[in-house]
Amino acid sequence: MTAGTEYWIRNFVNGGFVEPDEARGFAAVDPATGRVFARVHEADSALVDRAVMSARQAFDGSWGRTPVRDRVALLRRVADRIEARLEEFVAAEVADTGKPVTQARELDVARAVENFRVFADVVAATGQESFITDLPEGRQALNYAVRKPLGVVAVITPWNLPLLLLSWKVAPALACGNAVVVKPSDQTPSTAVLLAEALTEAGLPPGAYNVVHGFGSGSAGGYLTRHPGIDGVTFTGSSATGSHVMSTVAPRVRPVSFELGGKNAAIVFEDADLHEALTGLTKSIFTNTGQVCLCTERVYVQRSVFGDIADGLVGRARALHLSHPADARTTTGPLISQAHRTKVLGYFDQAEKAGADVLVGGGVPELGAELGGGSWVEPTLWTGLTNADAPVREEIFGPVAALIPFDSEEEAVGLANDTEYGLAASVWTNDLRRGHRVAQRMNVGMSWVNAWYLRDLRSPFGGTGLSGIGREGGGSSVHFYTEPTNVCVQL
Ligand code: NAD
Ligand code: 6OD
Repeated sequence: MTAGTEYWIRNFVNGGFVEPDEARGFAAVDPATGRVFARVHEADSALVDRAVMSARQAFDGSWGRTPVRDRVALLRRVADRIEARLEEFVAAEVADTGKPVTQARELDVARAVENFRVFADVVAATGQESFITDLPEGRQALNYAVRKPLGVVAVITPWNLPLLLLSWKVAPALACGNAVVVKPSDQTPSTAVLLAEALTEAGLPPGAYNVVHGFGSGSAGGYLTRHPGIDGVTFTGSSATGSHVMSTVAPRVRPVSFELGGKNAAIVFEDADLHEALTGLTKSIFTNTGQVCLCTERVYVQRSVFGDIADGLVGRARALHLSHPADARTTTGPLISQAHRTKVLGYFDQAEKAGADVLVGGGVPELGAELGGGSWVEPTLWTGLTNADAPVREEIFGPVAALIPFDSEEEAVGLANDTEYGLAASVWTNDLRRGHRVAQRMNVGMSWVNAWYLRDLRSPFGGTGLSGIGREGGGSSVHFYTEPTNVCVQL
């Protein structure tokens, strides 16, 4: 449906799209070109209220009572519907983010399909905890815990992997029997809306999935997290916003799950397969233009191979292809926005002022008139910085890393753990014992050996410190999206 002649990205409440309000439109901008391609209808507090109420009705009515086998069958149909409309999802994700079309197809949308299938399997296979308690005089008690959905869950997501991260939360939440109100990032509203269509096509009852668009505290994000009808909040975004959301939710003591920022380290030992390490590091620094919470921004390299790794990474950074997202050869897209580019370029300046040697990049690329209005930066590598410098301490969220030498395993562990964040780490070594030993000593939620972003969706995902609270994935998601009632029967 349209208002005026523009293309509108609409809110979705109680199973239907909401007619946009001309006065509450904001621009959807293509980050690759800087062009406005649509208008987004910002939900006001009354609309957020309607979304929460309709979720409550769906939860209390049909959806909350739907048997597990029907819920998981529906999830599998959703996966099929996304696959059937794959290119529409890909185009929407590319329009919002400017990311290369191949990445959108092979990572973002493919993972959304997998999220629905895996959580269908996980929830179908979830049993109940039970204990037999021995009592005096030969009697016993049977304890069993019945897991019940939380109710209405607020799902708040960022702009970097919009559909992947939304479906990572929506799939288990729905599979466990919750109804959801989702607030995607204002910068990437499109795929949440397409997902509404896929869910409806798969047979989800009205109200079980609602989308409200807008911004943070004075907008849809704030209205949603403050709403008394919300039974839990699952949030992915920056640590600063996570802290804010936590204080908003605190007065009503609702469960929260937070997947937040990172300042992730890689450690490369001299015994590593250097070719494999270079391939892995290139992915871990530059995938999605460095805008993945798991991306490596600190690379600690044993001194004897420091030159090899630095030279190898510079060569690989120079070989990245920055171009139009629709070009199948493009490896690297723009940053999400001009505001984010200003932040990243600010770190480029700080690094130079702190005495960094810029091995490659450090500025804005010249990509011609078509892409001139986009928010592009050059893939960048520094040496000469230490853990004391802000670009090595603070999350930048761009295609950039600092390379720092070390001499001993103990020193490398100390340097990697010297951070308030605790999301992910990767260790590159051919020494089996060292790989296990160092990976376990990383103070993070996810530690890889000779790999990066290799995922089994049944395993726990999340961070420590500023990187988050709780874990999602497999049984961890089931635990977050349900609450147990323990029944104790004296036998
Ligand atoms: P952000 O914190 O600015 O925004 C995230 C979401 O929260 C958006 O939908 C935004 O509109 C909403 N929001 C903002 N203020 C709010 C408020 N006061 N109340 C309710 N909602 C509010 O993050 P971003 O810039 O969109 O994403 C980048 C950040 O996300 C990076 O720090 C990155 O590391 C982090 N991230 C973490 C993970 C993870 O799994 N740990 C995954 C992806 C991104
Ligand atoms: O792969 C995932 O499940 C996940 N949650 C990835 C998060 C990436 C952060 O940008």
